[in-house]
Amino acid sequence: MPNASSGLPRRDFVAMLAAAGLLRLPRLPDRVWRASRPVPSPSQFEWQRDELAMFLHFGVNTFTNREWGEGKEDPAIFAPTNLDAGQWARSAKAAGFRTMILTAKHHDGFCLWPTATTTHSVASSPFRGGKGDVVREFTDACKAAGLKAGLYLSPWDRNNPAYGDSPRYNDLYCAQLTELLTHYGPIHEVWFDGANGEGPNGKRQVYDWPRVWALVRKLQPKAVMFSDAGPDVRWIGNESGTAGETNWSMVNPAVVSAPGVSGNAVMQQLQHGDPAGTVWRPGETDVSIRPGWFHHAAEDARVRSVDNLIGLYFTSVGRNSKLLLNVPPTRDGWLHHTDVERLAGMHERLQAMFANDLTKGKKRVWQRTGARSATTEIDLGREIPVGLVDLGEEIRKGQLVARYLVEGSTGGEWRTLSKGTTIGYRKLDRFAPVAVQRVRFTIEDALDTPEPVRIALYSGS
Ligand code: FUL
Repeated sequence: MPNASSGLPRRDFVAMLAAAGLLRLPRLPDRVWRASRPVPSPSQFEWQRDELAMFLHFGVNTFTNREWGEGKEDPAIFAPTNLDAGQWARSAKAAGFRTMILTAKHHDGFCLWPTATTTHSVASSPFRGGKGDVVREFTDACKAAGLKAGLYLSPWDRNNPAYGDSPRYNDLYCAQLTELLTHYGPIHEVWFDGANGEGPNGKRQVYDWPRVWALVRKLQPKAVMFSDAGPDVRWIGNESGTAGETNWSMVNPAVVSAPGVSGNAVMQQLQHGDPAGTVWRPGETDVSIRPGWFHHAAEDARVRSVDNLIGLYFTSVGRNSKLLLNVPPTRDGWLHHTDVERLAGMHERLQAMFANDLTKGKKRVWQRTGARSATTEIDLGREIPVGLVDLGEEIRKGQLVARYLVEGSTGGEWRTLSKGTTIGYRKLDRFAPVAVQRVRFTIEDALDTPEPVRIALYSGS
């Protein structure tokens, strides 16, 4: 909102006065600004704090050995011999994951629950004699393990004859969503994929996103909705496990108006968000533990290593995002033992890495150094090797930090340990360990009056 007297945005105007010494500022009038600053809803906050979710791609592709089914698959091929959703949930829980998201329907249109909307479902398969319901077993297993459940329902449907007849398919899609969101208890995340592989002569479906989003809000008001365009959680813009080094949780909703839109501006917005964004829409980083999203026996020796998984944690959770790691069940209906071992290894490594906060019990006093800058120093009491900085903003008040610096000293000169731009929910910086006794953290620039930042230090191994 421009200030009438200066034409500057209000916060710039106040900062300018402050810099000129014209304003005494023990307390800036930040209530005015806070009223319009985007902040997370309680569901978005919880979603982010959970940090780790597991994605499970399972369906006819598991049996055809493909990534994208054509929609012509015979339901008779869906025959997991020993499906145990309890094993999925126990593995996820033991590895520190807090949510699981299942592909209830992928692009091939095959439904993992006995829907009334089509016969192309588990009801036409040999699974549990045609009486099975994978979504039910999945949600029951989540409940039993204390995990949140999420569902993926592909908008693109290569099987359903209504697809491309827009109003008819939109009705069908909403009917499928209604079944999923009313028969299985609380659903915490609904995942809307943006993929559509129809060629130039393919079917053209015009989705009714406002209707779909309103339906989810009505049926599961606490669920977050994921898509390129949110509305609650945005895609991070790639499937390689990398959030932007600069990553704001705010976006300009006009740039990514609907799932599936493309272009450079869209990708920039997904990767980095927008400091001037008017809507809180944090990024989710989805990536697979294997080359493919579905299980292929030929990839059993190509499961990501523990080191690689730790790297993913740093480039997602450690960059103000959430990690949605895909671990696909096999034809048996189990998670493969290699994948389970790697998950356990990742958990163990993370536990060890963050076990001993070197700043624990150490005093820190924040000093404002300007309208948008502040600094604090921590005395570790003795020289200790530091190789990992863990920072976090109180995002319930919004995301503010735009540039920061971390320095260390043994009494003489200060040397840079790490520096960066955004922090948000969590920012992790790893570097070759340096022995230091004092650490200085400086917010060099922020969107507004900075709030104290959570700081923890670790040895990094
Ligand atoms: C993509 C899909 O096409 C992939 O098959 C997978 O489901 C991935 C998570 O999203 O858009």
